[in-house]
Amino acid sequence: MRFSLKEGHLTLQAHDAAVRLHGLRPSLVYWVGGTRCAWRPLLQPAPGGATAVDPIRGLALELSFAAEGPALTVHLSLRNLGVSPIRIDSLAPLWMSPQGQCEIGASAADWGVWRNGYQSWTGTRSFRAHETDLDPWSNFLKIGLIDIRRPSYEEPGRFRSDFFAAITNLKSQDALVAGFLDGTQAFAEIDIGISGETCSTFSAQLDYDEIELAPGATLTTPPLWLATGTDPQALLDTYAEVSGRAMGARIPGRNPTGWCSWYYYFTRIDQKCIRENLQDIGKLRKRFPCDYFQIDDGYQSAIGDWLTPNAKFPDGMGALAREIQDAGMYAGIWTAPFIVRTNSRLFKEHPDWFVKSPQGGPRFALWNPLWGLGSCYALDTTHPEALAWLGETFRTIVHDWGYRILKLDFLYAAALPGLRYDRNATRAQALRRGLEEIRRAAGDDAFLLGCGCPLAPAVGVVDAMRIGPDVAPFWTRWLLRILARDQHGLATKHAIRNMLTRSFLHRRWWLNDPDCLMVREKYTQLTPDEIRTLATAIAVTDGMLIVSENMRVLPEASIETLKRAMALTGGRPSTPDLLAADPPSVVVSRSARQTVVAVFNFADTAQEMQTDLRAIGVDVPGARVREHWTGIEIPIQDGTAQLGSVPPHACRVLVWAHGKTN
Ligand code: 9PG
Repeated sequence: MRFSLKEGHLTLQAHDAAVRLHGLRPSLVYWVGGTRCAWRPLLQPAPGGATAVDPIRGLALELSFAAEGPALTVHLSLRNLGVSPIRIDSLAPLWMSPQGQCEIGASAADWGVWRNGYQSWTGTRSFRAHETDLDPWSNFLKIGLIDIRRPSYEEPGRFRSDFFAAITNLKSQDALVAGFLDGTQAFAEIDIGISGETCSTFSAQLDYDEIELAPGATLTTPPLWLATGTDPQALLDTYAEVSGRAMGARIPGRNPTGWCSWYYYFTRIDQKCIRENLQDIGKLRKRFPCDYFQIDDGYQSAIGDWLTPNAKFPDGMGALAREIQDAGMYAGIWTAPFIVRTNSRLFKEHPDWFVKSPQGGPRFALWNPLWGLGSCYALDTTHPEALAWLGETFRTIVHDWGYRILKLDFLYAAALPGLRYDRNATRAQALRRGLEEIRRAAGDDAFLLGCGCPLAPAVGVVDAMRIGPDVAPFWTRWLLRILARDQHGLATKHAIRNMLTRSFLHRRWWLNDPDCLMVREKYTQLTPDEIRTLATAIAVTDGMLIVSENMRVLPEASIETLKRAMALTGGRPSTPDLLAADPPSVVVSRSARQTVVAVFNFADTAQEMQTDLRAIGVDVPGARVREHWTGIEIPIQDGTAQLGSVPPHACRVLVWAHGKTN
């Protein structure tokens, strides 16, 4: 992309695609005393960029542009020249003035927009230009699923994508990806507004949570990256690569395979069932080479009192960690370090360690029916004493007890809006400080898994991240579908959607944790087809494979499902209809060993399906191939796989081993 400046406005234009954004200016929304002001100045040319000064308001800014391969990066710095401090609400390197437009191909009515969600559990998907993005109904659900300071617009064609976004013209294939390269400073979004055939709302902006810019001080935004082309998946891959590198992403050498207690036992764990599963998983290791054994929620005496186990764990957590290690596995444990429940000792002893609501009380973070009546509140991770407590807690868990795998849950709480000890920390910085303290205490060798976590601020601290809502022993539930408006929240279907829509973050920002695999036949409402679809989605996106079962009663056929899923792992995923379909219907996964094509039927009725393999870049030898799960012979005619009638929620998986013909 190139930039040019005319009559105070910027134009960005692509060499390689029909993409043009014009009528752009920067935007600052700020407070002076009790007055809210906006500054969207006309720009003056400057070497490599543009500037603007307002001597009366006492503000100056500089924009600079740099070509980075096929991409363009934009940097903005803002200086307070005045004598009084200002408080920054939002700052946008690019904001589209009312005369501006964003053109991608001929008509915006043909666009598909990939909209990223705020945190691990937020539904992430593509929308057609005329569709409406909706948040869950109740505030109560919103707190745990979206950023309540930046809700959806809930208007047709208006999209707010967290940190980065992709747009494709589905007719012409022209595509744009825009996103920031560093998430440690502030939350950010790409805002898009389409009306009919035109898009005249576009901004890339950061939320500075009203932190102060003192007289004489300068604020420099993280770089904004824009790239164009005709393959949105390739652009998203490159964006994830470049931003991951810029944020110092931690990418472990190989994916762990593991066991987790949650999706069979939920909170009903005790040391006996943990020991039984440890024994059984140990016996199974030739067939399921498990190297990670993780105890989830249910061992602690209270949310917040992590070092005191409850009566179901009389031998203490250190003893279990040693037994797990003696069995040759890494021990893992669940905590929710940034929430504290009213019944905990911590809550009673340290009422001043919490983020405060405007009314002055502690900031509500969650009420979880599984834990009983009392609510949970948000720990203030900018409070030095709270940070010291976090450090102490994790030094004990890792170095005294011996847990090396830390599943850190409900992390969004550290970033809830409210008043903090450090009034000049943004919410993203507050979250980052909490995470960094845990990393410091746990050491470089510990494996940190984020969950319920705003994504970008955690890159470079965590080794793995949950990228979707929880799986569940059911496909969807009508009540949850209505309350969460069929996008967010607990449901196997929604978990699978995010596995597919965020697959390109894997091994670029961290290891993607798709959540656990349930393969049992009893105590589940998932049908055999749904279990295979879950197993396939986890495996072909190369996510971590963590089984969550009572191994003592798991039938042989379920263990076979596990093994068959493992045979599909290890490839690099791509999702050819990511921008065109919700959820995407196809994943292609390529490794040195094999090419796998998985086709999903997310409809609630059986569908006649076929897949044009050549159109998705898979040119295969042979006139037929055996389907991975069913053994059905799939004919291939003129490069198109004829899948026949695919049952509801089922998938079809085609595997070609390299160097062999089928
Ligand atoms: C343990 C679980 C598991 C699971 C996590 C997370 O809103 N809620 O009440 C709510 C409850 C549980 C939950 C998410 C939200 O799941 O994703 O893997 O560790 O906590 O409690």
